[in-house]
Formats: sequence, structure tokens, C-alpha cells
Amino acid sequence: MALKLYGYWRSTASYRVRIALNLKQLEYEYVPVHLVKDGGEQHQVNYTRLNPSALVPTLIDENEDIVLNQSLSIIEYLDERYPQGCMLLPEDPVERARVRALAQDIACDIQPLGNLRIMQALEAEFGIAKPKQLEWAALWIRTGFDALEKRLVNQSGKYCFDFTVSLADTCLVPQAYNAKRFGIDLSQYPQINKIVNNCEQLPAFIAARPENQSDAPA
Ligand SMILES: N[C@@H](CCC(=O)N[C@@H](CS)C(=O)NCC(=O)O)C(=O)O
Repeated sequence: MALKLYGYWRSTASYRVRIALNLKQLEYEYVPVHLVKDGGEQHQVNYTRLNPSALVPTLIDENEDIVLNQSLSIIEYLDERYPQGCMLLPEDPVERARVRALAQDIACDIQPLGNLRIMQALEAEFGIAKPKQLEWAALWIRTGFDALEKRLVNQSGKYCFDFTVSLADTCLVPQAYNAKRFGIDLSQYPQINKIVNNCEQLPAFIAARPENQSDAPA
């Protein structure tokens, strides 16, 4: 298969790309990288050779002989290189900017703060124990979602952007999954909750769910 995705079942950044690949109706080989086992396979040399950041996802496209990191760049690449399936960014420049901003509200301003390596450093470097780490992660998700909820009340339709699934939804659904892991009640965010529920009816989102991946625990 020409497309190969290195990811982890519970990684929200990998989850974004899985949703996008499914929405684009692209077949791909999924290569699990266990983020915890043996100190994390993302740190092993055979992986860091592909992605020196030691983060998932990484996408290989043999059609172009390229290796890409950063989920948002990967998704935009797939959208431009493979016009089949849904188009994940609107054509209008203002609308594109709005969709990208929603995606970055999540991928730049929420997810990085609760990433595994951040939690590990809070403990190893700063002596912050697990319960406080969980509070830290939940704080930044709530801060981000409080703002996102207001924005979506003004901008969204059935999905984050109007009535078409977009890059923004590929970010929102994984982040909502992650929020639940950190004990956040999504009913406080009716607009986010509604959009997530609408997305979760779609086969592309169902197939991408963490529990439906080959590396998810049985
Ligand atoms: N900005 C990157 C973030 C990638 C990222 O943070 N990946 C996480 C999983 S969601 C990871 O690999 N964490 C491993 C670690 O922290 O050691 C992207 O969007 O691809």
C-alpha cells in the first residue's frame, strides 16, 4: 500500500489523520508505535530516523517518496494531493482561515499541553505527582473548550464549519475523546457535544475510533 501511517490507538494526533484518511477514502497501512511500552517505541532509533521529534503520527506516501510529520500538515497534504472523497478545507480564503483557526485552537493551544512527554516531565523534572498532572491537563482542555464553545455557537452548523465536515472536525472529535479521559463532562459544552455526536454518526469517524484500531487493548 502506498500510504503508511505510524500511529498509536489513543494518540489524538494520530486519530485526526485516521479520520482524514477515511474521509478521503484512502486505503493505508497502519503501523502501531507503542508510546508507553519499553519506555516508548517513539524513542527507538528505527522510529526517530523517520521522525526525529519522537512523536506520532508520521505518514509515508510512496507515491511521492515522502515522509511527513505534523498531523495538520499531513491532513492538508492529503486533501491537496488526493482530491477524492470529502474536501477538508473550504475554497473561500476567509472560510479556510476560519477552519484552520479552529483546528489550531485545538492542535496548537490544547493538545500539546497534555501530551505524554509533558506529563512525564512534570513528574520527572518538577516532582508533580499524578493527581496534579491530571488537573493540569484538564485545566488546559477546559480553558480551550470554554473559548471554542463560544466560537462554535457563532460559527458552526451541523459540523464545526457549516454542514460540511472539515479539518476542524478531525481535530475536535479526538480532543473530545481525550477530554472524557480526563474526566471532563462534555454536557457543559452543548455546541461541542452536538458537533461531536453528529460526526460520530459517520463511518469515517467510527472506523477511526481508538478502540477500533489493531493496537487497542482487547
Ligand atoms: N503537533 C503534533 C503533535 C504530535 C503529538 O503530540 N503526538 C503525541 C501523541 S498525540 C505523541 O507522540 N506523544 C509521545 C510523547 O509525548 O512521548 C501533530 O499534530 O502531529
